[in-house]
Amino acid sequence: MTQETKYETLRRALVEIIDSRMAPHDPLPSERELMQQYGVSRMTVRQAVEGLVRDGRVYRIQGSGTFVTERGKITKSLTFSSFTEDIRARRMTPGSKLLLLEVQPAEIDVARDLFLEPGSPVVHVRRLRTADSEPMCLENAWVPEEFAAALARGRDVDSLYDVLEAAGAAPEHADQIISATVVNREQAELLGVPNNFPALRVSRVTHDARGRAVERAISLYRADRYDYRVSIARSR
Ligand code: 16G
Repeated sequence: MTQETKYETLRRALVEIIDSRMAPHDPLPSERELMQQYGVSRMTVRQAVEGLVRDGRVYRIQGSGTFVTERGKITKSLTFSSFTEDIRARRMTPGSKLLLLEVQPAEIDVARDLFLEPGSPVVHVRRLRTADSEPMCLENAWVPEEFAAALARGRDVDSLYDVLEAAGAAPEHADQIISATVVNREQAELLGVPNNFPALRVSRVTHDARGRAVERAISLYRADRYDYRVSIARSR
C-alpha cells in the first residue's frame, strides 16, 4: 500500500471539515492557521487548497480569501488537451520545432506556479508548433528539473505531455488565463506573420493527478489560425 502524502492527508482533512462543519461561503482557515494546525509547509497548504479549488469545493476571491462553494454549483471548465491533440482533432498533422531546451534558474512567477523556490533549476522548452507544416503557435514551457533527462531523450520534444506522461506525471488539470496581444518582431518572424499581428496568449499552469504542478506555459497562437471553445453552464 502506498503511503499517503502530506498533501493528500491535508486535502482529505479539509474535505472532511468542509462536509461536517462548514456552510456554503464560510471562509477556510488562513494558510498560516492550516500550517500550524497540521504541521505542514506553506507549499503543502497551497497545493491542497489548489486541489480543492480545482474540484470546485472552494472558490477564491482575490484579496479576500478562500470560501466554501455552494453545493450543486456547476464548475465551468475548458476542455483539457495538448497541442498535438488539438491539431489532430482538426484533422491536421501536428509538428514541433525545438528552439530551446535548457535548464535555467526559475524566475519568481515560474517558481511560484511550480511550487518551487525562486532560482531553483527548471527546464525551459521553447517550441514553434505547426499544423500541416504551417506555423501556428509559439510555446514557452517551464517544467521541474526532474524531467530534464526524459525531455532530452525525447528528441525534438514532439509532445511534451507524452514525455510527462511516460515519466509518471500525466497532465490532468490546468488553470488558464487567455488574453489578446500582438506579436513582436522576433515572434512575427517565427510565426510567419507581419510585425504586430494579433495573437491569442494563453498562460497555463498544469497539474498532474497528485496535484503536482508539472508545467507553466505561455502559448502564443496566431489569431487567424486558432480559436478557443468554451463550454459554460449557468450556475444557480
Ligand atoms: C498546449 C498547452 C501547452 C502544452 C502543450 C503540450 C494550451 C494553451 N497550452 O499547447 O501548455 O505545453 O499543449 O502539447 O493549451 P504537446 O503534448 O503536443 O507538446
